[in-house]
Amino acid sequence: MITAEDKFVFDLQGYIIIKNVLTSEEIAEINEACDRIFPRDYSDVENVKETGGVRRTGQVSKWSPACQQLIDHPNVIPYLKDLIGPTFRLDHDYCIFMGQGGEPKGMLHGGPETANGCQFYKHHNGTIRNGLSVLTFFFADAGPGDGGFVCVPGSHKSNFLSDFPIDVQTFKRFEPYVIQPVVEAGDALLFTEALVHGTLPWQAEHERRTFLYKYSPGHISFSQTYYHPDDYFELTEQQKRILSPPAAGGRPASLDATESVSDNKNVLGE
Ligand SMILES: O=C(O)CCC(=O)C(=O)O
Repeated sequence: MITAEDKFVFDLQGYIIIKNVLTSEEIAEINEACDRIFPRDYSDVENVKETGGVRRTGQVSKWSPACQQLIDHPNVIPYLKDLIGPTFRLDHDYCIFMGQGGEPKGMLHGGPETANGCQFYKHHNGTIRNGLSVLTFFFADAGPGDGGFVCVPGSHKSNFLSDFPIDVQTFKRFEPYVIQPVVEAGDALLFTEALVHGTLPWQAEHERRTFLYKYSPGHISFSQTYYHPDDYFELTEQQKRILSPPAAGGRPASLDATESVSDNKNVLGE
């Protein structure tokens, strides 16, 4: 269960920081997999020129058992169930690693009712529901001014998205309503893609290390491709349900302990 304060904070901001999700052992295990499978070499000038100091690659969830465990980590599943819904599914996942000075290409993006309707924020009778939502796991601190993930708190409920100035969206002008949440290694941050967000250049000496696991309600897919169970290390039945392709009719609840959602219940699963 998430707390009433968690719901208040998520509704207010469009994101929530979940503290101390991972132990130092889990962080070390995942960092070891990152070094082995996706090694960095920022001293190699050609490599940095090519990547711009920003390295991304997909399907990190299959890198190791510890990475696989993040699919349904017990410290985050109550947030996924209560904020996305009982049939939540993993839509796609990738990492973002950045060296000092790493320059991302994108601009601020997202917003309510975008991406053909798959990015949304709704609430009804005290129940919150989101479309595509991002669970970012941090394997290195992001201190004040370090850069990386930034967002416009509250913009998931904006009624004036088309008036959002392009120079702020493209980071040519900085306004205090764009903020960089401060997090520590082991924390996770859950945000709805209905929130306006983006990436600032990375300023810290240490590498930015994040995994982004993106979840959707069970009947929605943002990604054009789906997961293959054979790519993983003996998935549990629960993980198989979370990785399964989208469907509405008859889709079972994602979590083992949750009662199935029948087609006759309302869309919030109530
Ligand atoms: O974590 C970040 O740097 C931002 C990720 C992002 O832009 C996204 O999830 O769409």
